[in-house]
Amino acid sequence: MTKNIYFASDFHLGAPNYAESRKREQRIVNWLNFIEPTCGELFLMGDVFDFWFEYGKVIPKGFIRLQGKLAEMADSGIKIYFFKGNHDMWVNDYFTKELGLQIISDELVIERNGKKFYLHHGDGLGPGDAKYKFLRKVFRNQFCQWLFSVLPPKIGMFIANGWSGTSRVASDKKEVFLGEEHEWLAIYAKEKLKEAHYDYFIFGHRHLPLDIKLNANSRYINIGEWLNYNSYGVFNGEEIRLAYYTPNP
Ligand SMILES: [Mn+2]
Repeated sequence: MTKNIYFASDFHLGAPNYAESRKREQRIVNWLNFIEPTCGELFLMGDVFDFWFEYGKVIPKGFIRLQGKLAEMADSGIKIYFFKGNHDMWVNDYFTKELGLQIISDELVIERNGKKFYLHHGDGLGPGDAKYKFLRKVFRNQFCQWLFSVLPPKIGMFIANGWSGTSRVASDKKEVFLGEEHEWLAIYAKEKLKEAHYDYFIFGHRHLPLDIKLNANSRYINIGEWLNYNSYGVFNGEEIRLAYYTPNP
């Protein structure tokens, strides 16, 4: 491995309003410019958008600088993966066709330089959250997606904006660490370790950067979010670490 692998998620572009989102988008593009020379692969691990829906040949307005930057990176040979998050699981083929991204629907297990990674946005895993687990089935159901798609975009986007207005990002509440035994993604990872060995579990969704030792050889890294932390994961071939992007003042 001559280049690094980068992991980031939960940009929630579009939230909480246009101006804030545009500033964040610029920060993300600046970060992409910063990592590009050392980036071999980029994993965008969900909730890049606070809401995304594709209507046949129609896509939501905005986010064009990020899309342009990702297209440029992909064209230059950087492999980019786009995980479906709970806010943007309705991606269809636009990002693949237009930007060359690979869409990942659920978990992805990869091996790089002898290290095994378990990657997932993190939604719907671990104990609890029965309400969301049910909703996730509805949201991911083909027929329900078709029903939503035949609504005029004006109505569909109105519903979506109302719903995304109730999300954690809109409420501006900072997440707090629950303690290792209560962190549900750590619980999930420990269960997975009973089946097989993984060196690293990498999740987003939690909106809190975490680096938890699960056993002598395994760690759970949560890559945080970009409203408060500008956090990301970087793997240099030997080890993974959490890092924080500090934009130039
Ligand atoms: Mn999120």
